[in-house]
Amino acid sequence: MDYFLSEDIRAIRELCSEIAEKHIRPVREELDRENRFPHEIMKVLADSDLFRIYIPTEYEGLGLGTLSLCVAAEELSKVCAGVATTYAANALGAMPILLSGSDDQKKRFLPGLASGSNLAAFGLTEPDAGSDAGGLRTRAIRDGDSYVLNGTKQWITNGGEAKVYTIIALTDPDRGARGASAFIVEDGTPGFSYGKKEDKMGIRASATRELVFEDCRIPVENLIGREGTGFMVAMKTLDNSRPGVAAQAVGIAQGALEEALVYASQRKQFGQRIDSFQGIQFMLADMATQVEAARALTYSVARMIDGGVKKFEKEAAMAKVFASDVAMKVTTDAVQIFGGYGYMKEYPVEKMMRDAKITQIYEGTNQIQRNVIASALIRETASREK
Ligand code: COS
Repeated sequence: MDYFLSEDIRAIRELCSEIAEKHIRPVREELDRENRFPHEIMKVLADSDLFRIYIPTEYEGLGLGTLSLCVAAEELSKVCAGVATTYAANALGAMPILLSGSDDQKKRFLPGLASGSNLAAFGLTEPDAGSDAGGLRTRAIRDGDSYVLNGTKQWITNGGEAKVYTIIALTDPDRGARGASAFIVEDGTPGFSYGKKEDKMGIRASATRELVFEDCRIPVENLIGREGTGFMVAMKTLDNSRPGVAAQAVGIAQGALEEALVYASQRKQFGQRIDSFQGIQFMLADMATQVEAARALTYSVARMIDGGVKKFEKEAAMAKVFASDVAMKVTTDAVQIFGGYGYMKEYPVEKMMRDAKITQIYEGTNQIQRNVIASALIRETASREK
């Protein structure tokens, strides 16, 4: 389907595809097996200016917006979603600064993220605050010209690898979510350390670690926005980043579909190619249709954001829930088409199925996405009836 992408975005797609074929495909199985962070691939992406694409031009970016990031994430995910997660989580980490940071904070932190010399990470989740993001316990107490942070963040993508962390912590615990604030914490700040690296089912090339704050003192200049706006910053960050997860899911699903098509054209049973059987043909047709629908929804939301629409939480959640459910279904069907071979690690589709699962969980489970969609529908209906 032709999405009439701009010349710049088509060039990004081609560049990502070339990098994925040349630098990622040959090592993806090894990265997955060894749970290894792809430093060398991040360097290639940085040298190719791909960390600049979504950052505004005033801060040494290319200002190409959400759609460019979605297309890049999709293209990398076709080949390895673990590498794509590492890349895209950088935008998630940068998002609170992009959306709510001061000009000074943008000048201090965005150029380093644009060049790729620094990676970013977003710290919201805690051991007891997952879907219930308002149930945070990490504290930030003002002390003169500093805030002192104490608490633990869990499952933080790029944890231990990033230099810049955007952290949500409570400045006024009596006010719950309304007492949360957003901060920037730099790697190497005394009192900030990392817990164990997680051993995950999928996206194993990405690093996921705990962040530990023990009397970690940061300057007041590192408060993003005003005290008490941290939960809103987090929610807006997620609204903006969920289309990227949707794009990642589209990429995983497209990758699995392409593998299944090639395999079905080569595998013979009962003396015929298996793609001559209607049972397989119908599966392939449904897979392709679902992937295209997920892509259309994802690009539409990205275009809404780039077009300046202010409220898109419902549509962002719709893209994320739909595309990730498609990724799970399509990768499962790809494994089915490969049959016994699909279940073996020698073939790429079992990794794709493992990688797809996280897209239904992170940046808000799909149950939370449905809550967001339903709340918006009910609110919209109530305001129409007034
Ligand atoms: N944009 C701006 N403001 C928002 C918002 C959004 N998308 N969503 C909620 N808010 C505001 C609300 O308007 C409300 O403001 P007021 O205090 O002024 O009324 C405030 O935030 C609290 O909202 P709400 O009462 O809806 O919060 P809940 O605690 O019920 O939580 C959900 C809402 C479940 C949607 C939220 O906790 C969530 O998104 N959870 C999932 C978290 C997640 O995605 N985690 C993944 C890990 S991070 S990678």
